[in-house]
Amino acid sequence: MCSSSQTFWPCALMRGKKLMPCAFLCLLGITLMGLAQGQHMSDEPCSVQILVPGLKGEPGDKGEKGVLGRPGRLGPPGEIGHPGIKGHKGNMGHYGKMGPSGVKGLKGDLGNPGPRGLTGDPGVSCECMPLRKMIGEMDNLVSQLSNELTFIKKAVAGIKETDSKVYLLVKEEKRYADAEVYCQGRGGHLAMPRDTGSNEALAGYVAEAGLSRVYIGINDIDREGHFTYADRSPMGTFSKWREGEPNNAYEDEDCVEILATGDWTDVSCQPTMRFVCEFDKESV
Ligand SMILES: [Ca+2]
Ligand SMILES: [Ca+2]
Repeated sequence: MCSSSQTFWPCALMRGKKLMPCAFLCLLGITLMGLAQGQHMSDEPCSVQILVPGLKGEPGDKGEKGVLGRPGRLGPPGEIGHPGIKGHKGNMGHYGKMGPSGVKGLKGDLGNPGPRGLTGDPGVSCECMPLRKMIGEMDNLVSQLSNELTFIKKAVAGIKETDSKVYLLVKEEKRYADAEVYCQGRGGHLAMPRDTGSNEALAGYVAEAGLSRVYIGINDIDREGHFTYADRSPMGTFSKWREGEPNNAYEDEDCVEILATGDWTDVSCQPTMRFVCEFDKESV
């Protein structure tokens, strides 16, 4: 029973596997079949229905092309290739852009003296001295103009003038003596107000410049209490002393300042202060 040609189908599935399950299933199949058909089991113990595969059918029609499958996984990296053969030397390329300037080099050694030149033609005698003198005078004039220009630039609030005088308020602070030297160096003196008109012109000049006081050319340096103008001319009848002045405070006040109000006071000659120079119009 259960020969190879009459294999009960579950046994066929189990062929080549384990023996015991096959025998068991065969016996179970015989028993079930016998019970179902009421036949004798002794004559055809394996008369089970044999399942035989049918004939192979005709090949079907070729199916339609399927959709494109998903890309496969990334493959392993390939092996490193062998080095290629060295190529031929290429043509010369274009010239590149000009680079930046280099650092200045060191000064070279002095060269050898060149050969002596040919003797020139004899010169023509000329009157050089007058020309040199003229050039010297021009140099002096340029220097003088330059000094005058510097002086004018230091003037504050422009020029103040009366009928006969020109006043310049200098934008520098100096002691009295230095201020007088400064004015004398330009052909003048510290301002010497000799009447109400010139005194008011000076006072207005000081006020317009935003100052409160400046040195003017009056002092009693030579003789205490005896005031004179900077050019040593005597005082006239005109004066503009502020009340209580001159008082020669601390016995050290021999110079004079004019206030923006036009009043005069005697003060020490040592402090530096701005000042006004006076020039005669005729000499300007
Ligand atoms: Ca005095
Ligand atoms: Ca005083």
